[in-house]
Amino acid sequence: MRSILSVLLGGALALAGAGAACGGDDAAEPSADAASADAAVEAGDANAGGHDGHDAGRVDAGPPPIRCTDEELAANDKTDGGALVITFLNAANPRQYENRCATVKVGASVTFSGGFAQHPLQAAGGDSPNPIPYVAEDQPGDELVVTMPNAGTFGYECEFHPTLMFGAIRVVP
Ligand SMILES: [Cu+2]
Repeated sequence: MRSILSVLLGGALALAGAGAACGGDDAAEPSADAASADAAVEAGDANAGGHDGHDAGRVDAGPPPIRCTDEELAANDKTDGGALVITFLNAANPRQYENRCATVKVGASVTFSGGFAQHPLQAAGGDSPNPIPYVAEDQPGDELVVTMPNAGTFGYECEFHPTLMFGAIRVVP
């Protein structure tokens, strides 16, 4: 029960943070997330009024930008089919994802491994649709496998620690 409450609270805080970000630089703000993509889109639309003019080209929904450089994405090259496993802590304290920036081929399976109740995973910017789901409950074996069906660059972050835990996956044909 506690974890459910904390997830709900986290969601409310994230929405509040996204509202505060409107009109300013939203690079470090938590994105407006909710349990469903529809809700996230609605929240983003509600915030979009203040910066429609200079946000063209960014996915609408108020997400922060992808915080991996092209060099970082290219440096961790898994396009040869090597497994990409992105790890994070089970414990509550935040620590940056390992293997947080990487490049894979279309169709690759990416494994996120860690405690999702303590560090809910959510999409964060990049191309749309972002195949990285919102997952706030611990997974069997602490592993979630996400298949990347389309080319693009897809950001993700921890809902609770978005300024400390973030990354992106570039998917190439
Ligand atoms: Cu976290």
